[in-house]
Amino acid sequence: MGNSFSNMSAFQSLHIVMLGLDSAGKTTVLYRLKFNEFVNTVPTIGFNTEKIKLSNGSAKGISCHFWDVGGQEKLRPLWKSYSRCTDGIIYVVDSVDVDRLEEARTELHKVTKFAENQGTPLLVIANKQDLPRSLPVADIEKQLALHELTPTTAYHVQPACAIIGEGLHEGMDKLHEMIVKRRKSLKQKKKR
Ligand SMILES: Nc1nc2c(ncn2[C@@H]2O[C@H](COP(=O)(O)OP(=O)(O)OP(=O)(O)O)[C@@H](O)[C@H]2O)c(=O)[nH]1
Ligand SMILES: [Mg+2]
Repeated sequence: MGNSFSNMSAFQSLHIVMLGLDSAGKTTVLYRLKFNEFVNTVPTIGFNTEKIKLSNGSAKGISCHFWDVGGQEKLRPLWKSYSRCTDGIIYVVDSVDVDRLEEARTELHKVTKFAENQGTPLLVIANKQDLPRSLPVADIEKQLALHELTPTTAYHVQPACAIIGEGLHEGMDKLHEMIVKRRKSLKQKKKR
């Protein structure tokens, strides 16, 4: 039957974890992608999970199994087990919450340093770009010190507004591209 890398259905079903501080907009992103409409959320105590077939962009038709884990401080110890060996990590940031960007950076770097997450592609969603004082992506990238991540971590920073869905499909396209590239290079390494 071949291994998982040569199996097309395994190739097309992606396991994605969504992390980020509380109130960053993770659950809003999840339901925007699932229902293509705004869903009012409450703080996540635990996690939400949804299987979603992407409906737009170059990753259209790709099935993803999303895990959206609560971002409150008491829930962050859960992030380690939920992010283990996923195909991709989405890290949602509130672009207006400047006071907590340092905290967001510390938590993100912790996650990318776990042994099981080495090389897992990272999509940073710079969310709430609709708000007047939102920081531009270049500043978010700098404040999160993304250039200090391990060189094996491919990443992309996507400006977005989860309320109307702007930027989400572009972000998923980039994440999908990074995942495909990583799978190809892992497959080549295996052959050698
Ligand atoms: N203006 C604006 N508000 C947003 C956006 N995305 C989410 N929100 C709001 O931000 C608040 C928090 O959103 P959630 O999706 O519940 O945040 P979360 O990251 O899931 O939070 P936890 O579950 O506590 O970890 C809600 O009031 C959302 O409506 C956005 O792009 N723009
Ligand atoms: Mg939530």
